Amino acid sequence: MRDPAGIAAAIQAAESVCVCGHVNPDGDAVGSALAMRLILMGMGKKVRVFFQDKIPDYLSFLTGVDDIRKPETNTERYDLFLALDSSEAIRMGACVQLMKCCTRTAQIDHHGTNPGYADVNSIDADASATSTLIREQMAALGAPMTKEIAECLYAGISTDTGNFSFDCTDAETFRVMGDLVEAGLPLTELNMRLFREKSMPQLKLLGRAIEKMHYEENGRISVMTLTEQDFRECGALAEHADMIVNYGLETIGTKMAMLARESDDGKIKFSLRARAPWTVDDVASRLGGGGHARAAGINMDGTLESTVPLVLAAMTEKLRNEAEGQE
Ligand SMILES: [Mn+2]
Repeated sequence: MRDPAGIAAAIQAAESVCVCGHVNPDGDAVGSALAMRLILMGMGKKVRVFFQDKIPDYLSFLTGVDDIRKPETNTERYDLFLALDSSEAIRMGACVQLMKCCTRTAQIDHHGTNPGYADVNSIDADASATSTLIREQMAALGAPMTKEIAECLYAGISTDTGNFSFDCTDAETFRVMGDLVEAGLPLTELNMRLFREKSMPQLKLLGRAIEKMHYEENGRISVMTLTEQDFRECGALAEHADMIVNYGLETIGTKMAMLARESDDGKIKFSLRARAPWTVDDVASRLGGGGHARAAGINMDGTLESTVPLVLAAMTEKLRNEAEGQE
């Protein structure tokens, strides 16, 4: 349930705030955290932002990105811990430890699987992004919109909605966007940065993934795999694979897409996507992952050879079962 008033009370009672987001940070986690940083600074609070993992290069233009710290460097205590876009406490990785350095905890999130692990929780699974919820939070705090905050929130909202195309994109999304544009958001420039421009290694990796793509179930499921060698040969980083799974859904007739990649931590990282009415969050949670109805992920121990068939079998079963009633 949304609780902007509860979060506002917790923030107002705090002099110092520790803001954290999830591992493998995306536009929404970083955008909402850096927006909160500016909002809290504007209120005269002492604020520190922590992420366990590196911030992707495509977000390097956001105000405050150089001020983000690693959790292990912290030596201070805070009045309030504020988790953003993190469906479970463990999704924050090493940042979870910082909860012990804070008197109270609060969180704002939009994942339906969130158990409400903080003292004060504001959660709405229907919100298009955590960054969308920050607009309402600003209203509850009486905080003014600025161009810099607008850029942070745009990064979160535009990436979580697939550039305003996923079915989570609702009227509230555009109402918030109206406020951001009014505050001077450089929409054309940032759209180019976030959705069009790619580095050469990133484009090469995308080409490699599409080249290797194969189809199952008469083309209704697409499967892409990337090995550590693929990343090396393309000169690509892990973050360059982030959006590739979406291309798997772009074949006419494809209902579900999988991208499986070898990751630096030795695990196999799965990204799953589905077209309505099909869903993949249940497939992910059955195998120890989670996420949204049509965009979910899993990290699995093993090799591509041992894990891809397991995930594919779960997707196939789901596709066949749902197809009976809905196609
Ligand atoms: Mn999000």
